[in-house]
Amino acid sequence: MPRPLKLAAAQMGPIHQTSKRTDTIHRMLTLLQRASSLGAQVVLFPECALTTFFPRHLITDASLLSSYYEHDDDLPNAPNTKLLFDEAKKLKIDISLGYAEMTPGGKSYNTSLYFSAHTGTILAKYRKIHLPGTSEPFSNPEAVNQLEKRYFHIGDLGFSAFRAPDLVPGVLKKGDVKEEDEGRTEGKGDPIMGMMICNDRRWPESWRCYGLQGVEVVLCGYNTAGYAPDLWGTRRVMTPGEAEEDAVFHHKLVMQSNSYMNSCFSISAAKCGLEDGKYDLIAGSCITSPEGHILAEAKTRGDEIVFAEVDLEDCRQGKEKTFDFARHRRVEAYGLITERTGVDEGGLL
Ligand code: CDT
Repeated sequence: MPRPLKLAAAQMGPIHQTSKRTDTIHRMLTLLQRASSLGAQVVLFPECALTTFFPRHLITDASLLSSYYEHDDDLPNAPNTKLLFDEAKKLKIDISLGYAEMTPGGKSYNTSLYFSAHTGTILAKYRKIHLPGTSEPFSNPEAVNQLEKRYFHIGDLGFSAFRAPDLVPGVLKKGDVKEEDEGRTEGKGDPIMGMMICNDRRWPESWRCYGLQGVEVVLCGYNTAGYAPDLWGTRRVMTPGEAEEDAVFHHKLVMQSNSYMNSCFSISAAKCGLEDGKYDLIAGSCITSPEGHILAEAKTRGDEIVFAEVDLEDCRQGKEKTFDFARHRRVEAYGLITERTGVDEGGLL
């Protein structure tokens, strides 16, 4: 049965340390309205969409650091963000966005939420698990730092897929399952979504956790440096232009290959361009298919809507054939994946 869905990535150009929150929210409203004019039902904003990507800076001023986090758990009603959620409700568009979260208990996370416009509630939350970079800045004063391990705790919510209601008409609901349907409801219900954040996309484990829950759309916002040799290594010397091309290549490589290997669509949304006057972030927001193809991609390095109309039924081919996990996975051979974290070469000959 066809299950059509209109997806969009809301790519955002730079947000500077000096940018005003209200201006950023207004840019997001403009993007939502553009997405609405295309008929989008789900719009994904980037990682840390409300501020500059502050983990690149060593921030010693406590009140400045505190200003980068959302302290109110109820974002749809918080003064900083209410306008965005009201607009999403008005336009009947589900939104997902990344933000720096400070819990009432004082724990900080790099978080993403999914807001259902139809129910008017936050359906799901994800806290970034793979925090890249270092806790301390590099000794090279020119290095681009990635101090996420300093500013965030490791996410504690796992990779929990969820269904988004009221997007696809005519889907099978729990109450409608007949005896003859029993055990054959896969691919017939509301869309199954999963969120990950930036660096998580480079780890097949993140995708497989969602794949095993039947995920149909993976949502991934990101802030990826275009030139950061201290982070990536310097074995191959590259110009900033070559490095940025390589970073976009790796971004698309992981989105396409993991979408294919888990038979799901994916949306990725960048924050991009030159932030804070000198830090380059890649663009390359895209929507990929379960066969690993790019269906739509950003053409600019600024605010832009990337849109695709998809049919979730296209996930079935991979899920039922090449990647039918129940028939083909061999968990008895995969023990090392959860038993061991780092590499052990097992000694020399
Ligand atoms: N924001 C974020 O997670 N950025 C990382 C940089 C890691 S350096 C390879 C990313 O994976 O894009």
